[in-house]
Amino acid sequence: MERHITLGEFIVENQKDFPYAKGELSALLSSIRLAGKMVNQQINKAGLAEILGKAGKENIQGESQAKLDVMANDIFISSLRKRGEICGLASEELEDYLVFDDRIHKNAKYVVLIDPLDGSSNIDVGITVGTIFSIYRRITPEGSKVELKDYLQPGTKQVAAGYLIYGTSTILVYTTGNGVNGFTFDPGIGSFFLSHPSIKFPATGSTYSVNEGNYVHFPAGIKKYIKWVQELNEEENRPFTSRYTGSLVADFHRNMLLGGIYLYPQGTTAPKGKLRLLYECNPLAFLAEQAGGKASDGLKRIMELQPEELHERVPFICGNKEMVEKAEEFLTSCKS
Ligand code: P6P
Repeated sequence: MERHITLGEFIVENQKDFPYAKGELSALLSSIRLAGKMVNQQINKAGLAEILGKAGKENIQGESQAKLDVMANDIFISSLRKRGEICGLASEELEDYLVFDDRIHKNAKYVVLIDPLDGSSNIDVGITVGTIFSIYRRITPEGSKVELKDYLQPGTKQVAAGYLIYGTSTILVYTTGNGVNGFTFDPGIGSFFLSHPSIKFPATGSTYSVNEGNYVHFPAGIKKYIKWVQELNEEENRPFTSRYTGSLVADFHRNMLLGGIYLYPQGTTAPKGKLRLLYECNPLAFLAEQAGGKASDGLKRIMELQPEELHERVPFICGNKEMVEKAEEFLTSCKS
């Protein structure tokens, strides 16, 4: 039986997808693959080892850090740094960006932004979590020290983005701007195999993912959209199904494969929403668009937003193109 191609073989076969890169981007993806295997191993042990629960530290978000958050952050930083392809890294878990300015790294071309373990509060209750990453070419000249402007680039400048989902299986999904492909980890062999080639959103979707507990805080347009999806309309396949796991990567992955929309709108308690533009919304927006979907803040294309701060939050509506456009329609009609 013909086996599936491995991630490593796929990267080599698609080397042409990394413009101007002489293997650096390939090496970067390989280090993400390695770190993903290591985090996966720790997560699978979490139920048994002492790494359950909180590390006692707080991250930049003021959230108590689960020990696996800290461990995942360390694993990705050390794995990415060892390959010498990046001159710096920014992480949800770190207040400031890292500068790698030794002889090898300061000549590197790329920076990485990462949410090392999104949804980590779900770990202790056995719910799927994920890693989200975004890769840019630096703006500052090679050989100089990386600066904040290297990280504050609009999502349209991403050279690659993806996520690892640690669920019933561990899957690495990424894009370099030439479509979206998913690779499932086979722990028995220790390799990722191409399992989801050329992922595209289905033509239509009928699942919506939103924390309805925040309904009272939502803008009028989102409230109307939620009431609309719950109305009976058999022709339009409504009411839609509600699926919200509290884990962005899990909801995004399911919606991209089966059709659906994820919403984390702004609200009175979260004036700009909760999700982070640079290492949550932009990478998922890149994937969504490459898979034929759409990602906006309700008014503007996520990937065209000009970041002002490393950890800035934005409202996030992402999924099937026509579902996102319907939500935008309700928001716009309530604006006027
Ligand atoms: P809420 C996890 O903290 C996260 O960043 C996403 O993974 C998830 O979709 C969202 O926040 C859940 O937030 O406010 O609904 O609990």
